[in-house]
Amino acid sequence: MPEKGPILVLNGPNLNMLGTRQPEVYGRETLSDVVELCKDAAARHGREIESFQSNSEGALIDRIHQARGAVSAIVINPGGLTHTSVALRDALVIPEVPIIEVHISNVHAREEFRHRSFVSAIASGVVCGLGVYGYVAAIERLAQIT
Ligand code: DHK
Repeated sequence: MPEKGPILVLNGPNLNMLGTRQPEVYGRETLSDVVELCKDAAARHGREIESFQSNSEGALIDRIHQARGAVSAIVINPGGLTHTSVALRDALVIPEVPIIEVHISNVHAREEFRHRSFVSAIASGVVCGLGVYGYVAAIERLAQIT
């Protein structure tokens, strides 16, 4: 894992629809806005990001495998896979880098099925309910510790 290498920003299913998808829950910023925010936050620390979004669990897992040895840290909003995917969690330990799990909404104030995460136990940190600022907070932290 490279020192001061790229930080990988991963977004799971339906996050390509940010901006138009339930704006009362997820806000009006688009996924491109989120990527720009992450780029700017990383640049303030002299770091770069790589970004990937997919609606497919397999594509996300393949991207995580490629990250081994190639990135220093991972920010992930797994979308609905947070609450369902053992396979995604298993993949996330493979790169052996710090991970921060981000949710735009406060999942604990929503339906009960959103209260459980398969990812949290293998994450260095979890951010939820801070809107898209959660991604910035995650980048700031990962730039400090990697
Ligand atoms: C995004 C999703 O797509 C949901 O499935 C999660 C998360 C919450 C978010 O708040 O960013 O339950």
